[in-house]
Amino acid sequence: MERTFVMVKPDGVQRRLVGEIISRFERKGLKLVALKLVQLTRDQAAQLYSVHRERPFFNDLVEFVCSAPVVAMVWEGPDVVAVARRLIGATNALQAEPGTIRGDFGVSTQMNLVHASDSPVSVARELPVVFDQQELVSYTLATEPWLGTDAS
Ligand code: 3AN
Repeated sequence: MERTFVMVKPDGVQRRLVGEIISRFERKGLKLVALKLVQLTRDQAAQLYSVHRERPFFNDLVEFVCSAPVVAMVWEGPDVVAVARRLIGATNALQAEPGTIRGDFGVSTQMNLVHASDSPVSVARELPVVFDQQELVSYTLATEPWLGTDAS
C-alpha cells in the first residue's frame, strides 16, 4: 500500500482548519499512519522545498513555513500520492476547484493551507525530513474490508 507525506501549513493551523483538513483525508477512506504538531527549523523547510531553491519565492516560502507550527502527517491508501493531490487541489488556490481543500478555503498561492508530496520520489525525500521510520504506525482499521483497502 502506498504512503504519502501531508502537512497542514502555518496558515491552516492559524486559521484552525486542522480538523477540517484531516477530516477530508479520513472521510476519503485513507489511513493515518503518523501525525505530529511541529515547528519546522529553517534547515527542515529548506530541505522540504529544495526543488524550489532557485525560485524567487524560495526565501519567503522557507520563512513562511517556519513562522508557526505545522501538522505533519503520513497517509496510506491505494494510489494515495495522486489521491491526496486531488483532494488538496491546484497550487494557486484561486484556480483550485471547489470541493478541494484549497478551492474551498484559500485565495493565495503561497498560503495554500496544505502540502502533499507530488510523487513517490518526493515522498521518499520529504517524509524523512520530518519523521523517523519508527514514528510510522502499522495497524489494521476495522473498516478496511468495507473500503476495499484490505489485503484480500
Ligand atoms: P504544491 O504545494 O501544489 O506542490 P509547488 O510545489 O509548486 O506546489 O510549490 C510549493 C509551495 O511553494 C506552494 N505550496 C506555495 O506555498 C509556494 N509557491 C509556489 N509557487 C509560488 C509562487 N508563484 N509564489 C509564491 N509562492 C509559491
